[in-house]
Amino acid sequence: MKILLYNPDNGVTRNFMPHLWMFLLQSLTPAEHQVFLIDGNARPMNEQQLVSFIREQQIGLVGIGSMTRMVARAYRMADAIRAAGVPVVMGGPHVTEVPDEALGRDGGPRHADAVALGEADETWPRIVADAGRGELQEIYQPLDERGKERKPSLQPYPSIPWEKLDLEQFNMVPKVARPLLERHANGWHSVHLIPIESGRGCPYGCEFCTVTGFFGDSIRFRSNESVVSELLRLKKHARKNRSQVIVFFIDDNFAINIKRTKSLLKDIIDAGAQLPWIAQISANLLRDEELVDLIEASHGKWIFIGMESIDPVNLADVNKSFNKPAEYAAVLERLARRDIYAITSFIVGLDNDMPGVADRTLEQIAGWPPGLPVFGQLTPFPATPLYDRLLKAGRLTRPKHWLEFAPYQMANTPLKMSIGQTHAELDKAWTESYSPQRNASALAAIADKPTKIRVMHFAMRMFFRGIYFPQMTKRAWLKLIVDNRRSILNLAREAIGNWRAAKKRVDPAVAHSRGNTQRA
Ligand code: B12
Ligand code: SF4
Repeated sequence: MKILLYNPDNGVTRNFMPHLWMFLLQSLTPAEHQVFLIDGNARPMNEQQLVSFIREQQIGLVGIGSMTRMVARAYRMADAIRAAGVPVVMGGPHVTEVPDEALGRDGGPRHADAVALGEADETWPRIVADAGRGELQEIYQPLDERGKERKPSLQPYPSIPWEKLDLEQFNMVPKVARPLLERHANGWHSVHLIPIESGRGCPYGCEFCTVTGFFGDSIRFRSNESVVSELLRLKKHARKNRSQVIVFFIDDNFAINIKRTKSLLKDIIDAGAQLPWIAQISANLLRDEELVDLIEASHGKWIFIGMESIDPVNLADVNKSFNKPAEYAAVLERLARRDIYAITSFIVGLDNDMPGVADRTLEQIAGWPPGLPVFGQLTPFPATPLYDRLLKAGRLTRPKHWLEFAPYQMANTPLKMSIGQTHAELDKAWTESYSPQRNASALAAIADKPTKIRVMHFAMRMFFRGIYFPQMTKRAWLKLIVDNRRSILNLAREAIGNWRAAKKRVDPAVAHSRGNTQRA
């Protein structure tokens, strides 16, 4: 059977990072089947184009995965595929949280023939076998003998053959810049961000988050050897292709078990498996100096920290009191001393937020080492304690917000400001954080760092700005370049100066070696 795994595009970023679920399920598919992958972010398609592809390739089963924010698009695609007579199975966080919607059991239209609830590592081969026999069931769920939900072990973990896959569609470097970088920046014409998971589960249970409900509060890890061998294969692949691979450890809290994280990082270092990496780690776990030393030595570069708010009352409201705003600055300085920077994430519209929250947050951020702040509105994802609380309080203005998805629009009434005021705060936070002035002052704050680090910092700022201000056209990029021309020129001047200085230092040696050759 030919199987297509499809991930709908998010309408914001193009070819950012492959979605792990597709590659994982591909690796778990019995070898007699052929699997095609289409990620709409890298290969945008409308319903007709997708159906034509499915007909041409004679696909017999389509699997669609989606987060809540893309689910309306996923349903539209699924409807078109089913209308063409091909069965659709849907999986991922959203259908797990509201399975009746996809199956049309809530009074709405049906979008999927079957749904895979929860982690599908064990159920996927069964789904494929049933579909092959034409006996697809409606619901698949990993259950133990007593009918209780079972979380799959990550030992053993399938080997994802990244090195054999066509990843060029996920090259993050804009096409226009590739030829120049190929000539002058060794390997930087091709940059891939590769998702690797080292464990699943988070016990913290923050009120707004789906992770504890979905993956459970007991944490499961892959073996260190399995992670190290994946890194070594990626490293070899990058070297062979003269490209850059950056790893995103997508664990929800990469240091949730500090002892185990330290042992993994030590094994990575001992095996020489270091690649630049990014991970999500909560601020409370970054108090440990030894851990941060190991992060540096294993080439950790950016840490995503869910700060959520600088207000302890807000943090208590969402069950995240383990975050201590008073220590944010110290944590970020501890990282910055080792040239590790943070992506700091904030929620706007929490119950104790009032007009002025953006200014108050920006003021704090300005006192920290430069990083990449990101802001989102409080979002009640289905099946979270937050959703239930707001529903009970009659505060959901759009209870099925995902069916009429609108980026950065509240779906509930905040407590101490209006929806309009919340949107204005969010807009202010993004606009000021990525203004040309803020970009220049971020560079000035790390003026003593090597040019390479500053260029990387600046490039990341340009990309992160695009999360809120979509940069999907050449025109948008051009405007960004013009607006930030001062910073770009300064960095270019600095880089050319370094290059000339390095050339001068190298030239006498080159002349000397040529001389030797001539004499020989
Ligand atoms: C990596 C990641 C991202 C990446 C992007 C995705 C990518 N390219 O990988 C980045 C960092 C950009 C990102 C951004 C966001 N993310 Co995110 N992200 C994750 C994260 C940490 C890992 C995803 C992952 O690969 N997991 C590992 C795989 C193996 O698990 P999985 O995807 O669930 O797949 C398993 C099952 O679900 C199932 N399955 C999945 N799909 C399918 C399909 C079929 C057919 C079948 C059979 C089975 C199946 O099988 C898989 C194996 O068991 C998850 C949290 C998490 N731990 O999953 C959040 C998560 C998915 N993100 C979330 C959110 C909310 C966001 C943002 C909206 C945050 C924000 N406020 O801006 C943005 C939106 C991005 C956008 N514009 O699209 C939520 C989604 C909740 C929901 N109900 O939709 C999650 C669950 C985290 C959370 N805190 O609740 N994210
Ligand atoms: S610590 Fe992060 S992953 Fe864990 S429940 Fe809180 S927000 Fe979710």
